[in-house]
Amino acid sequence: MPQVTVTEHLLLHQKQSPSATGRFTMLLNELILAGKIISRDVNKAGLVDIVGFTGTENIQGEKVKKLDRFANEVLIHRMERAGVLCGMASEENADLIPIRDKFPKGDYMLLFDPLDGSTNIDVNINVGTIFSILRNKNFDGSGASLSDMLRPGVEQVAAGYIMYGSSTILVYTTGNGVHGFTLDPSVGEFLLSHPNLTIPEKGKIYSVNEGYWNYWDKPTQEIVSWFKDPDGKRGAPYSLRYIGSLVADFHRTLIYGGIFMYPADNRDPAKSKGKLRLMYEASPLAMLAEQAGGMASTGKRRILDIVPEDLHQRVPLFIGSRDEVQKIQETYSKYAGCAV
Ligand code: FDP
Repeated sequence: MPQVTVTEHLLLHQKQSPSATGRFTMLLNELILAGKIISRDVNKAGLVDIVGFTGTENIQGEKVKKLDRFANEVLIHRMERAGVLCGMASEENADLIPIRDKFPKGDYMLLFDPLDGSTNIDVNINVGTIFSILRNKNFDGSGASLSDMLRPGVEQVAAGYIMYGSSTILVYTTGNGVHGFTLDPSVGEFLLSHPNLTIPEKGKIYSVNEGYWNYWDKPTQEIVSWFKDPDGKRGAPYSLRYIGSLVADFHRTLIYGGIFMYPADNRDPAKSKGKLRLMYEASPLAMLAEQAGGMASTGKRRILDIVPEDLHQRVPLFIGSRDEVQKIQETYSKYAGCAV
């Protein structure tokens, strides 16, 4: 079978769009190169001094891992030079990252979580880079402002992730289906391995950090009890799988179906909207989920419709197969108006 590289795939799709200029392909190519560099270093973790913490905290108040910082630096360095961006934002940086004047600019904006799931790096569990691409409608040749960037997920022109694990996988969408590519290390190319990925309409797996049960609201507790009920509609409980690395948990959900949840909880005020970030995690994965035939919701509303108020906003996330996400929404609507 002839093997299609990600570059060929991009060019093919570019040809199908008469207004395409090739600038988007340049952007993705640069992102892919950054992903290959990160992949190379993730694979060396344990051999070189790159595991462990840097001794600093990020904007989210979390301890920064050395590989986190490395991945962030690689992405900023490479993507600034892509010549097609007017601004970037990273989960690791407090503010918008401008493109310096010495580099050419374009109207695309890139948001990313450089190394999601990084608390798992030291124990060899999959981690990944999640990205979201927007277009600046007000682009005038200079930069992007915060208000240019605070756009709802429905306006993303592309989204995806690169997962570093037993193999390195790139999964992306430009609004025309979801496609997966596996890095062949012998030739250094991502080859099409999962064309037109679709999420099964219903699944058999639920995925959540159940240790937080006592912090959840009633609808979340009710739905999780429903998944565990041996006498429920399915006549058997769902299976529980939780890796604790969002990219890996989402990737499994995309392939096998079911649901991944990170609900709001009342542990502390910072988690009252959940832990995951709207712009770096929930929105890009929601675009992928919907493009694959699934759904993504806060329990009360569609993730892609949320207009962000700040770059690091958090949001409860229920994502996966239609059947399970709908079930969650039904449960939440039953409690609408009640203090839960
Ligand atoms: P991590 O803290 O390891 O970076 O958003 C970050 C994230 O991982 C997700 O990848 C993961 O799904 C979640 O946090 C795990 O959080 P809990 O430890 O609270 O379950």
